Amino acid sequence: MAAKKPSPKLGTEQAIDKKLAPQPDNDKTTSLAPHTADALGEKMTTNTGLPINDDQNSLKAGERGPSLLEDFIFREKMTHFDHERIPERVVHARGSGAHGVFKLYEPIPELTKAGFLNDAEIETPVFVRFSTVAGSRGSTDLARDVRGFAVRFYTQEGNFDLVGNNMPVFFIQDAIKFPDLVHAVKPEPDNEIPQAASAHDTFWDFISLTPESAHMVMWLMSDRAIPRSYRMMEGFGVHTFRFVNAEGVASFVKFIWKPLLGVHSVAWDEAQNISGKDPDFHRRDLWDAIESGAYPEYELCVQIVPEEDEFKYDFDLLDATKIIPEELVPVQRIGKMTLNRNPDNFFAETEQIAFHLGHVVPGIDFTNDPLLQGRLFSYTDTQLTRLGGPNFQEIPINRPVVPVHNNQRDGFMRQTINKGKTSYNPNSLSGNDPQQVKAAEGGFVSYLERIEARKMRAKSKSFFDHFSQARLFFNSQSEPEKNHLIDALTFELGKVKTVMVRERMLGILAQIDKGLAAQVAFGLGLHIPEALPVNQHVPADGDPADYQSIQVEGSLDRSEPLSMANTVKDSIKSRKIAILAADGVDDASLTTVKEALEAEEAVVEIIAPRLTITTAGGKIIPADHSFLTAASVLFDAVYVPGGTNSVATLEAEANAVHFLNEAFKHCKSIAAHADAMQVIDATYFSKKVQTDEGVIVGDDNAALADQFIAAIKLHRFWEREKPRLIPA
Ligand code: HDD
Repeated sequence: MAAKKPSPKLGTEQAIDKKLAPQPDNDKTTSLAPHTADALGEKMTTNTGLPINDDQNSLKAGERGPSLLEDFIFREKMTHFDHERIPERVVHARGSGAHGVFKLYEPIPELTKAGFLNDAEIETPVFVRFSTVAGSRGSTDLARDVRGFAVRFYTQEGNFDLVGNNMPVFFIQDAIKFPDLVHAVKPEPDNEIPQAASAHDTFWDFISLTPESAHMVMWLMSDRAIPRSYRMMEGFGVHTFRFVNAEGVASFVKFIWKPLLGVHSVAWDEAQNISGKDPDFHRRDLWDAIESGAYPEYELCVQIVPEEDEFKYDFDLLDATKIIPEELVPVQRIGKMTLNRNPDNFFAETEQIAFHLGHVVPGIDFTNDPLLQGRLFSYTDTQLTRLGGPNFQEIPINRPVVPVHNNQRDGFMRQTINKGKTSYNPNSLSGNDPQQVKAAEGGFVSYLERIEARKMRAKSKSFFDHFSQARLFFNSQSEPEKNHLIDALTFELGKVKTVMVRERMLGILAQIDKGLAAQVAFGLGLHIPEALPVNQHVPADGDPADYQSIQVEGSLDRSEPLSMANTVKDSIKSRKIAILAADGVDDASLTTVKEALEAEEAVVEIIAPRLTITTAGGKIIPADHSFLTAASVLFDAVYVPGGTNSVATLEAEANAVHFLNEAFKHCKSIAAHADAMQVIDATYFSKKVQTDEGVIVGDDNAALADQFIAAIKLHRFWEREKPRLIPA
């Protein structure tokens, strides 16, 4: 495989200084190559290939004269520019993509006949797009929101899209409610406020009238909604899908992605600050990680339920507001995805990729989940407007790596030049080509599910338990996670202006957990209403009594994997560590810790009053940022080395002290050389240094580095939040 030439992709600060990692080609990226254009060393031309002599001046009647309509060069350039925007995605407008590969661990023929899940030798190219849901294309990455986790596998049997989220459940059970949900969460229609936020009246009005959303709301108010990185979040296919093996035997399957770096979040106050300091935080993090060779990795896991166990559980497998707890059906890790290449062009690849749940391969099929069924319509439909017509599958990023032949023809922007006279089937003039494919030779055959039913608009009673898994989620959280959830609900409902909506929501929360509802009610200065709000999702001729939530005694009280406290915490790879320094910094104190962190593959950046520092030893070294361009919220941890002059400067530098206070407030690891104690003493938290294990002070550089690394691995010291003493 040819390594990608380190291109001048110097869009980010990190890439300028750091060595660019190889970004390997795969079948898909090779297939994109003929569509790429590189203008380096080339002449400028019009779209018809005419060399352009003057791109600076339009054609005029005289030097000061009016412009002439004749100027075809101006007109071509301006017309293209005038039309270069397309509609953003109606949801998930804000996103970032990456290329990569998927490698299977062991074939699973007993479960599925899908080719890419039966050959552990091949690497299947993938393209992934991560996104937020509610905000516009230019909105902040750090909104409290669900994250999209859409993966396309370019398999030898065609494209398979796993269009998931970083949360395993959804707000609604039936796709017909999707436009209502999205209208409620999007900015309000009269004033288009607020952008990329669910903390407003229309969202909570809808949610408080939609008890089936209770479980998803727990996830949305948890720290899962503010990930530290796209590289540190799980992905879920959400629905129960179907695997079908070569014998035609089917089983139910849930798909889950588990990130090798663990699942981590930021603090809500931090998220809000990042939104100002670097709204591209997640996009930049993904790009920089791939450029530097810290390739994001995720294991693909499946939970399998044999067909005969369809009704074994106290929830319905077809209900997208339910998980299958891992304690009931363990996850099997079946392969690994590695994202190892950034796109060449955001618009051509990340913007134009058109995912669709209906892109399946033989061996993977659907179930009757009514949310899934509705999605099968929406995804292709939406591309017709977004990408301008039915030929979007011909856009390079959307083409499969296998040939496409059928009798679909024409339409706006058709690229393929189909030869021959026939574009219909059956035909005799072309020998009936292209030929249909027998199932035994790979032709897709829908699963032969038996269905005997009356046509009706209705919902199964098995979908009416709205609260027990919401409660399971809440019970499974650690103490700090529960506090964050309560704070998030208090924040969001505090932003709601209509008191009736707040109260109705308290009624829902009380069904989940009385203590949770009481704490949120306290924060809002309200009382919990006596009665559960009446479910408004009742058809005109329906009886409300038939639509009430029911309480099912769940078989589990807690599920360990639901808490991020139980995630992997064994690495500081790609974590961003700030070193605060100034002229006169002690050389050994700076370099020993810096090198130890870099040996663990952390990204270390020096922040100083100016962009160069002269060390105590007389070395002149560049700083990565000044205090003007850096902020603690953009880092995972901070270190203050010794050196008399440096320490004196930092102690008097309000931005340095603020940096440390804020890092402390957000529960991050802080290390300081004993000689830098003055700087720590200038902070609000100095009196706590003795007791907080996330604040490390020492005079042995190597030992200090070791302790610091061990602390950063733990991600955060959330217990620190309790006293709420830091005003940063
Ligand atoms: Fe959706 C985009 C995930 C329910 C209709 N959805 C979209 C994307 C993701 C999801 C990740 C962005 C894909 C990309 O990066 O281009 N959506 C989900 C999940 C759902 C879900 C996990 C619940 C399990 N979606 C859902 C429903 C409907 C839609 C019920 C409508 C019936 N979704 C769309 C859409 C979008 C979309 C309107 C907008 C842009 C696009 O499809 O390509 O068709």
